[in-house]
Amino acid sequence: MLKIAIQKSGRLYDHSLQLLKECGIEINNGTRQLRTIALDFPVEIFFLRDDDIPQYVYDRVADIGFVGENVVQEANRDVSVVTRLGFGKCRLSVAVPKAMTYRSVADLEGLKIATSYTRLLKKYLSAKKVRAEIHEISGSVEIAPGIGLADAICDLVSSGSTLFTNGLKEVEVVLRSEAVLIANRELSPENTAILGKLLLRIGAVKAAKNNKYIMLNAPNDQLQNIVSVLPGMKSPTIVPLAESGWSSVQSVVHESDFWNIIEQLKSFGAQGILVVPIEKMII
Ligand code: PRT
Ligand code: ZN
Repeated sequence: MLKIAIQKSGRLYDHSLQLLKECGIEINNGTRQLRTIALDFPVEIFFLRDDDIPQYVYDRVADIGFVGENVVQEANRDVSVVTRLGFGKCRLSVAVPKAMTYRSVADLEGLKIATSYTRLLKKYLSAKKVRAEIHEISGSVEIAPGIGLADAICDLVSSGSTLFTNGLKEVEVVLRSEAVLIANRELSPENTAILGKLLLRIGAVKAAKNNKYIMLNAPNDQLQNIVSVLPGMKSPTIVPLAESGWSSVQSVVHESDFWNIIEQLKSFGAQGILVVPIEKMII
């Protein structure tokens, strides 16, 4: 039985459960217990505060955990980061009052910076050879400059609207973070095998999200051009249409190149382009 720690409530909770579900792991957490056993996969889920997850995985209370990389790096426990999970994206940034003139990181010299991420901030500043006073606070960091508690802050940012409404501007990115899967370094052979199966499923879910299945009709005299812009898992599938001179082409396209590829396909005379989400993709 592999023990998985996830956040019990908060920003990562829904995404963590959703990922498990997409991996075919159904859990019944209606009553919000501390732990629960999955119905159809040999895992037990523990619901914890995110800050405690690295320690629990290190101590082997849980074998693996889903948690923000920011939390893992700040906690500094010797666990292995096995894979990135593609949700909970944010950055840990330094922000200063909007009115402050800011040219470079050297402008932080001598300032008082409020943060809950003292370890990461210390490391960043010392790498940049800047000496500043770090003031540890645990919540509502963004109000610290406004109430005269600090000159600057270092906190998580996603849309930037919290900084904006507090009259702050982002000036340095200390860390780019997302949820990661961490594991204890000494899993039993049985749990290593279960983790292997889980990773195959997570990989399939992530790949499916990043790719689309595309079908189109192509004039045969343009097939070579059309195929040249379509990657496919091996190469595109081409099937002749009932109407002579035309073929149906099917392929898989990565989200990042998607619009670029569609424009090229249209310029080569592709018609009836259908784009379909992929549910799972096993490579
Ligand atoms: O109770 P528990 O300790 O488990 O939860 P928590 O309150 O410590 O964490 P929670 O649920 O707020 O966040 C969990 C994880 O989500 C973090 O460790 C990050 O890895 C990730 N994450 C992603 C974020 C954000 N985006 C985020 N925007 N965590 C916090 N924020 C906060 C930020 O601190 C600031 O207050 O949102 C505000 C800024 O958001 P924007 O959109 O206004 O920029
Ligand atoms: Zn927390």
